[in-house]
Amino acid sequence: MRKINKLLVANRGEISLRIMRTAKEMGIKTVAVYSEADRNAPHVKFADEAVCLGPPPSNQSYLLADKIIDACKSLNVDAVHPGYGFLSENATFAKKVTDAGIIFVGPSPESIEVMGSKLAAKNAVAKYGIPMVPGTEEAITDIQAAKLKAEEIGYPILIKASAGGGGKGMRIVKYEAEFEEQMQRAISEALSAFGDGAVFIEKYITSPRHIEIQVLGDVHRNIVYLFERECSVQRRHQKVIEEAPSAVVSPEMRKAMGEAAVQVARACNYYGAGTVEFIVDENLNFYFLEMNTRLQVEHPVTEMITGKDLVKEQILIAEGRPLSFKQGDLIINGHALEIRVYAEDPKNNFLPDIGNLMTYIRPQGPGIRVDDGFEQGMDIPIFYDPMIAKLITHDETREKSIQRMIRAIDDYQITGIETTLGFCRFVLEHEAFTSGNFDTKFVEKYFSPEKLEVQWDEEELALMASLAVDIFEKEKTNLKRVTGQNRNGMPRTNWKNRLI
Ligand code: MV4
Repeated sequence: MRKINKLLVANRGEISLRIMRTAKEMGIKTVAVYSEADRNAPHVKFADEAVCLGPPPSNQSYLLADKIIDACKSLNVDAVHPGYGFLSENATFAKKVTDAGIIFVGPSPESIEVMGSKLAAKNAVAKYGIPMVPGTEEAITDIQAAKLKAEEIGYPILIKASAGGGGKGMRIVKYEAEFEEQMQRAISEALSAFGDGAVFIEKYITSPRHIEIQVLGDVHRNIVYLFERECSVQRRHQKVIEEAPSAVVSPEMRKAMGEAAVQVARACNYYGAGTVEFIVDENLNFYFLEMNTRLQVEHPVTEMITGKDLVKEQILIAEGRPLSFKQGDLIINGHALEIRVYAEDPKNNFLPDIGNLMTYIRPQGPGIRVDDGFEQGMDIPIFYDPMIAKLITHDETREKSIQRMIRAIDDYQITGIETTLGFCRFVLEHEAFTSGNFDTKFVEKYFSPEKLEVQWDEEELALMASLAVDIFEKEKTNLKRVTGQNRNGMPRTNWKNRLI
């Protein structure tokens, strides 16, 4: 056991702040890092100390592993928290930190490495009887052999990059004639994106749901699951809305998925916070896809329903302490939703809309949490992810949580930039979402930019028509009064003066 007294957060924005808040509560001193674009950012002001890493582009600042480790040494830092993105799933960075005698708040470099390769991950969990999509266990190299395998699995199939993420290097193949071309494309895309051309085949699940399980493990081999998060509403592999629990997961299914996730974690001797990702087909069969070895963007929904502070647990685990609770101690309390507020214009193909946050007023009230890294008047830098905030609501039921979210969206005041708030409101009000009957194709199926224009219903149109008549009647009276009468006792009309 080794107490952490000073923590460096190797990240920026909302997640840097979120981590430092917990550290502060635990009596741990905080060190922020920043690029020249973030000199005045809230995460820098919040920290006890801060170190400039370099120019704005992340490969000259937030990705400079050695510079971050040097900062740790010169400021006597005990531990590094990588947040998400940047260096969070970089096994080499985790190893360098550990080799420098600094605690890495996260899993071992070995766990990160295994789970960073989808093929290695599938092989590691194979002997634990975790359900997986039918496919190849090894990288495919021989086209003929691969075609035979595809025939056996049955089309459509999906070619995936082993090193992939975010849908890169993924190709759907509908029939054999397309196979070779799509495989070449997948390989070259994987090579240029990850420097690793290994690809494999899986049966393509047409419209899956994306459901993931949060796990926590300590260095004493205790592992628990903190239930599921439903992340099916996404656009081009970017999550839009996340919730916990999922509207389709029964207690039995939850237990089965939770136990499978714990096995996956066990298979790679996991410790720290991690997420086991599954896809779920229309018959509610679930299949293991991959494991994310970091704290995720959507972790707050799990915190809301379990009452656990995941960052605090990560820090306690990193200190070497045993988990302070058991599986049976965990219960689900209510329902939580998270929407991601991006500086993007949904009416213009979600083009990033960076600029100045002229007005920035957060919604407030019970069951509302805003995790953000901006303040009114700040410019949003162009160099990083355009997510400006996460808006999280919690209430007793899914319906109440949705109502609370809609109210919170309406109370959120942002001017100066376009945001995805209205787009999220559209999703939350859609029948497919409220009924729980949706999958990863939701946005494709139901969204088009016109949906964000104001749509008047019949009642509203009738009201507007009657108001128009009222105004017209009143104007007629005004007309007589203002213009009076002419010499012949007839009303005098001067239409030019009637323009009010
Ligand atoms: C799949 C799939 C269908 N069948 N695998 C996309 C990113 C990566 N994490 C895995 N992904 C998928 N794998 C098989 N065999 C569909 C997807 C997928 C998806 C998964 C989760 C959330 C959103 C998605 C959007 C499109 C495709």
